[in-house]
Amino acid sequence: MITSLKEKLKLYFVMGSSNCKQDPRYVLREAIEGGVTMYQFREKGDKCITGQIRLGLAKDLQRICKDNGVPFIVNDDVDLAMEIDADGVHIGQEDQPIENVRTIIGEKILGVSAHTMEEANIAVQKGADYLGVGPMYRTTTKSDIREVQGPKVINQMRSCITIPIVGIGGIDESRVKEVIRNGADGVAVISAISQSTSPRLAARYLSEKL
Ligand code: TZP
Ligand code: MG
Repeated sequence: MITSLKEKLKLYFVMGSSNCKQDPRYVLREAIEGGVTMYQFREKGDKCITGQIRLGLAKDLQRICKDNGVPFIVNDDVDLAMEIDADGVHIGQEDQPIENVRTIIGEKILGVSAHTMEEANIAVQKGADYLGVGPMYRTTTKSDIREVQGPKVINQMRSCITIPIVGIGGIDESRVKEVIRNGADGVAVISAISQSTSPRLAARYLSEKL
């Protein structure tokens, strides 16, 4: 069965080692068991790992994704994505220009973070395959975040954006429905799964709301 990108974006798990209470390999396996449909390797921040250890972790997590038919996306690091032949890349507004990344990665999936209508339209024009929009709600997981947008910004974007959109930021089980009601195709979460003592159950409860 060929699943569309929109379907794969339903429950998008974003995670690096510093987001986890347990081994990230275990967390990802559990999360996939619970219903995660796409994964983003986001190894950044103060406590992130680097060099060969980071590369080794990326490969291990990519293997887990492959074994389960879950797309493996790399945050920011286009070189890493190309080196390990990831399924795609996710970039923010402060990263390399969208069109450059598209040229480098060819047909791979390209996700772009957008906070406003203008950023969303430009991202689409320049070749984004999907948009990550947020922060939907207050979150402490990412420090350099923009102002809380609320799910309504997705509703506004829906008037002209037809590519898939996921909401991100402070989303837990109780907020999934509101994000989807406002036009998102899926939700992207870090802590709701990575910080749970049972990533499997956390993912299952989220996916039951979708
Ligand atoms: N981009 C906007 S908010 C955010 C990112 C990466 C953090 C999301 O983490 P959480 O724990 O799901 O709020
Ligand atoms: Mg970035």
